[in-house]
Amino acid sequence: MSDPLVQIDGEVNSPCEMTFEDFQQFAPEDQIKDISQFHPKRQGDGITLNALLNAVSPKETATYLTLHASADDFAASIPLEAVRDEGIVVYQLHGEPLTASQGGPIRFLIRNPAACHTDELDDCANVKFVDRIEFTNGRGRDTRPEDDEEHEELHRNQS
Ligand SMILES: Nc1nc2c(c(=O)[nH]1)N[C@H]1C(S)=C(S)[C@@H](COP(=O)(O)O)O[C@H]1N2
Ligand SMILES: [Mo]
Repeated sequence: MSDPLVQIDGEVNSPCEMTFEDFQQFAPEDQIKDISQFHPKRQGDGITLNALLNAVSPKETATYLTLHASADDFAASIPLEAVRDEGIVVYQLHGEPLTASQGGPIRFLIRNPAACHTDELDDCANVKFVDRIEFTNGRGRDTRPEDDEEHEELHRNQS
């Protein structure tokens, strides 16, 4: 059994840690092959957020999905109802786990995000290096930049 890629906790009935094999074992209809169909510049395969929700069973009190990346201490917290049918949890490229430079261990992806820095469900919420998915009651930790200046600085540091 390989090491867990991601910890899932908070307001859920079945908190757990998921390994690469756990993701691969989701049913074929839960698998999204080739995310470049949604984002031409991004690659890999994932599972639907809905499939993950079925596996962990969020409690009624879970209203936000909070994605944590400890690698660079980044987090985004997005309303669960709005993202439920839009989210993809990307876990592999060419049958292998994602490396850090590919955004691994897990990369979150919204199918049709608003342009960077325009909405709760914007490109900035496509968190890379996700190692914890927390379900929260109300907004959780969110380090997305709040103004244009902060935002430009983050992007400068990234490229
Ligand atoms: N872990 C982590 N994820 C992140 C960020 C970050 O700084 N750290 N930046 C976000 C922002 S502001 C944007 S616009 C997108 C950029 O994705 P790209 O690097 O694939 O262009 O990633 C998002 N995910
Ligand atoms: Mo962004």
